[in-house]
Amino acid sequence: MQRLAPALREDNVPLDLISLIETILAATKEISFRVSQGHLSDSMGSTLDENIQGEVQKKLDVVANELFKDILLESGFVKAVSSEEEDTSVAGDEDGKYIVSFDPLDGSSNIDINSLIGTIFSIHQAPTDMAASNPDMFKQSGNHQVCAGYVLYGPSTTLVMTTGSGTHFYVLDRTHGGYLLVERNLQVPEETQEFAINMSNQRFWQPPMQNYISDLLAGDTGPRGKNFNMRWIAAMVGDIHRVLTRGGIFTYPADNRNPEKPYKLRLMYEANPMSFLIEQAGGLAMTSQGRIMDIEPTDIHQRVEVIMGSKNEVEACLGYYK
Ligand code: FBP
Repeated sequence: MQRLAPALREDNVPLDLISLIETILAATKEISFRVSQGHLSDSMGSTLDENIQGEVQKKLDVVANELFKDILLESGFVKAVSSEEEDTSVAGDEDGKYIVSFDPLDGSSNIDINSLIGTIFSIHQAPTDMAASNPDMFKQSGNHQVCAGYVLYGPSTTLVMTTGSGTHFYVLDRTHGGYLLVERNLQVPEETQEFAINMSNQRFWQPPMQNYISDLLAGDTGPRGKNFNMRWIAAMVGDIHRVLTRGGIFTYPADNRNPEKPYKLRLMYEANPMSFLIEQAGGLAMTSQGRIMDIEPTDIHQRVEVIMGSKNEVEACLGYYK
């Protein structure tokens, strides 16, 4: 099996971007080890602090965030970072060629129950006409990502990544400590009979999503004429990995639980990187209004509606919004 660097060179990835990717992955190996230690380490449970999202931070959230921030900012490749756990962007090297947005530990509610969690990252070119301390550098749409990926800390530690030449799947080989390429050019099946949504929010959804889901639940007795199965891992990395592996539709729709905050998932370090991976694997990644990666960001922590996965099923869902 091919090692990471030669696999990336085959996709003509610039050497400094390969070095930045290897820097990011070095931090994920450390996190993978800490996650595997579980309750043997003192990293389980919550801190007393809240992040800018108003969420109580898990100890491992903070550990992972510090690890990533330190290794990226001292790398020399990074002009600034933005993280789910940081109020605003953090300046790095004024001459750094890239900026990195990341969710150090996605699926935080799964940490203490030994369930699936992961790290999500998105890399853009750093504007040369802005100072490293200027958060406006991150106001670039998902179309301008040069790399996106996630690492899933599960029974095996897996990496799924794209640099714009397809979506590729790697596994961390603990014998030599490196990621090995196990499959190039993942393809999301166009058809599916599997959906992922947090059903407990059903009464808060907009009518189009209510109707779409009730027709799925009606199965072969309803207008869709076939039965659908439901899955919800409560960690986007886990649900999207299943979609990339065997198809499906994943959605976190708008809801009116809190009119101030109709959306849950964050554009810069959740929706955009996952959209790049899904589209590079032949799937669709949309809101009910258009492509996620066409959205011009206004804030590094902005939230968006997410409907992504198997092409024909996403189109079927969007049909309910017409
Ligand atoms: P964080 O854990 O990074 O805050 O991410 C949000 C998230 O956990 C997603 O990974 C997941 O898809 C969703 O929230 C789960 O939401 P819910 O708590 O409604 O099931």
